[in-house]
Amino acid sequence: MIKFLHAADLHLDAPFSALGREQAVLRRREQREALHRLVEICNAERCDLLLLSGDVLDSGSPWQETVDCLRECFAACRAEVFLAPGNHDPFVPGCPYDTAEWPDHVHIFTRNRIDAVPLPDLGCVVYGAAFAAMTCPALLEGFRAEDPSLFRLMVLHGELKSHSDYCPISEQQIAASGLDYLALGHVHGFGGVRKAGRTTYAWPGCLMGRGFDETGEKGFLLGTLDETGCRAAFVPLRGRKYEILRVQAGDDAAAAVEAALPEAAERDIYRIVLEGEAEPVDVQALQRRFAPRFFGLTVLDQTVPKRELWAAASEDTLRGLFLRELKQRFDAAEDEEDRRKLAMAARFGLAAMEGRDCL
Ligand SMILES: [Mn+2]
Repeated sequence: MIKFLHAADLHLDAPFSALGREQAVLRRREQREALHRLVEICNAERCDLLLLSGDVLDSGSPWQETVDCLRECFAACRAEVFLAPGNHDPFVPGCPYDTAEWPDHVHIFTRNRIDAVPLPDLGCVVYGAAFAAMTCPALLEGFRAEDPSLFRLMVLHGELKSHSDYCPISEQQIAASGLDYLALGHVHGFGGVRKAGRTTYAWPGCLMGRGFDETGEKGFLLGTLDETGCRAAFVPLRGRKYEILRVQAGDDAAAAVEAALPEAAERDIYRIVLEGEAEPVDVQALQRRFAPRFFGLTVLDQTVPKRELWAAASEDTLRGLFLRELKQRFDAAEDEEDRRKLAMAARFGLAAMEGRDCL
C-alpha cells in the first residue's frame, strides 16, 4: 500500500496586501508554519509520498528565509517529495528550485513535458511536469502510463478546461491516462475527490485562504493506493479562515451585528456586510467596537435608507389604496405585536408591488 499527502497552492510569501504591514508579515510567517505542520502530519501519518502540485511559492523571488524554510521542511520530511511548479513558481533558469540545493529525496520537475520518476522500492512511479513559464500547454494530451506492475501517480498544475493558458486538462485525457491518482493544483477551492475512468483525481485547493475570494476551511488530501483502488479524503489544516458575514442592519446595526457574531472568530479574518433598509450606520464606530473580536475585520455598509412606510398612502394608486387600508388597521391596532405585523405586511406588500426583495 502507498500512502500519500497531496497539497497545492501554498503561495508562500504572498503579499497579503489587504492586511496591514505587521499582519501581513505575521501571515507570511504563518504560511511557513503551515508548511512545517504539513510535513509533521506527513511524517506522523507515515506517508510514503508528499505531492505538491504547484504554486508552492507565490513568485519566483521569495525571501531567502522562505527558501531556507522550504529546504529544511523537505529535509525533515521522511516521504519522497514531488513538486510540480505552477504558473506562480515556474521552473525557469535562476529560480529557487534551480539554484537552491535540495535533498536527494526531493524531486522537482523541471520541464514542460511529462517525466517519470520510478520508485521501485515503493512499487510506484510518479510522473510530473513543470510550468516553464507563466503559461503552459496541455501536457496530459496523448499521455498514457503503461506499466501495470506499478502504482501510477502524477503531480501536475492545471485546470479542467478545454481552452486555457494554464495546462488545460479534459476528463477524457484523465480517463485515458492509465494513472491511479492524479494530484492536481491551480484551482483554489477543494472540489471533491473525483473519478474519470479508473483514475482518481483532485484539487485540494489552496492550503490557506489569502482573501475574501478564498473563504472557508482550507486543507489538503490524505490518500492511499492499493490493489483495491485509491481512496483520498480532505483534511482541514485549521488555519485562519476568511469569512463574509451578511447582517440585516435594521434599526440598530450594532445590536444586529452582536446577535450575528460567530462563536469564536478571534483567529479569523471577517468582512461584515450590512444590508437591508436601515437607520444610518456609523461604520467607523462599528469597526472600532468589533475589531478586537477578530484577527482582521472590515465593515461594509450596503444598507439603503429606511423608507417612511406610509409615505405613499395618499397616492391615488393601487399602492396608495393598499397602504391606506393597512394604515387604518395599524392606527386602530390594540397592541405592539399587531402593529409590528401590520408594518411588516406593508413592507412585504410594497416590496412585492415594486418588484424588490422584501428586506
Ligand atoms: Mn495558485
